Amino acid sequence: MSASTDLFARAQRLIPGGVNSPVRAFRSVGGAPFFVKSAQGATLTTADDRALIDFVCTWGPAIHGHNHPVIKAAIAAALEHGTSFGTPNPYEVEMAELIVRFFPSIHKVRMCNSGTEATMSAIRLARGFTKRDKIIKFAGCYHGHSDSLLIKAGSGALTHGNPDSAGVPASFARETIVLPYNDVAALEAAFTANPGQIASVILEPYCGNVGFIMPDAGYLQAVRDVTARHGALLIFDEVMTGFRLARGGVQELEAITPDLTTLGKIIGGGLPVGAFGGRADIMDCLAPRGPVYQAGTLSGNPLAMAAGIASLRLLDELDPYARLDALGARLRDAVKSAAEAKGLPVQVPQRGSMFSIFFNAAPVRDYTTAVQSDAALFKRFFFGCLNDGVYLAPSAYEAGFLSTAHEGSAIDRACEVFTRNLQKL
Ligand code: KE4
Repeated sequence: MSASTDLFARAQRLIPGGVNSPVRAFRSVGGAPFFVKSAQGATLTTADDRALIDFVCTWGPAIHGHNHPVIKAAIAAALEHGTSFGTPNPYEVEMAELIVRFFPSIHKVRMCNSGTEATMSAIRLARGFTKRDKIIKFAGCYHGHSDSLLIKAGSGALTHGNPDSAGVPASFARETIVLPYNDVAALEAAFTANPGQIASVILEPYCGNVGFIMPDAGYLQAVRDVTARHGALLIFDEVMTGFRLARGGVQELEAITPDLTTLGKIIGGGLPVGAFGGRADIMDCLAPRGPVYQAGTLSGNPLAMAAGIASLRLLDELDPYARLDALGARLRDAVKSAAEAKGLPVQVPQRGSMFSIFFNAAPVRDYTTAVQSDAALFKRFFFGCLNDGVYLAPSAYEAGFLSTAHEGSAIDRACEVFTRNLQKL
């Protein structure tokens, strides 16, 4: 029996589904997950000592590759002084100053421990600030697993959603409206149907949880205009895209100013983290200064802050975004040319270090078109690449991530593997 098989058998006895986060269970592609015992640069090493070139990058944080020496040293130095104080600490102040410097829309910021906490808190803050209860999200956008956001489109798309998970009360779902992404008319209609009731619109400005989907030209500005006109707060969920696509995230690329922004992943350098921030008049509604409560035992944890500060400082020093975009374009072109040679319809949306491979003849611009992709073909491609030592996200509906560690032999090898496995389909 392989080490991963043995570990998975043990894990399934004690951990639901054998995993601590569902997407890791390989349910979307089938088979059993491998276990990883170490990671370095662009490579994961499994419990069976297999080396895999990693295009998941722990779902986004590892923009410098795994176990970067500068981040490792920062954690070690912080560790000398303790792991958690439960009091304000200097690291939190430096992290706040870095975030505010890179995100001009963020005048004040609150640290927490996950992207879920960040979006859950931002929604509560928007409701407290506007004194309105309804929120709008978009099909295909994922914002973590808080009750108000585990909602799928309801029958009355302009009225309310339905729970997307057991355990979410219908009363919660009634306050969330789910609309199609890239559809301005649907957004306008929802505000018309719910005058004065919508506290906030939350979206991934570039979607990374339904595969990688970018907005139509002008869409984000239209969302900004509609929310401003109706007095609803615009929340950019940049947990995945913040510091990933630019130091200032998508809002820097698209020159859009949201009212609130949520962050995570990269700002923790691989340790547990989340953050939300925005206009000072909104953020000052948070306890202890204002009436909206939000808290966390390990919020601003010194080790996570030290790791995140090192990661952000590296991004500031290296400014690797052009290099990452060149890597992404190389991968995109290799996949597209191999698929064309084979007569395989593929879409390969890519911007910077994020990409997706959809087996689909039509451009993928929203949830509906994404799920029309050939998931069976993706599974065959996924396992072909895995068998050749390249690990893509174990789902046809996740984004792929590159790091600066992918430069050189890793990207060369990956392009060969992608090409060979497209030819075999
Ligand atoms: P966490 O609670 O998992 O730290 O963050 C939730 C979240 C919020 N917003 C966006 C845009 C996100 O992408 C995420 C989490 N992303 C998934 C990847 N699809 C995390 C992987 C997982 O669930 O294990």
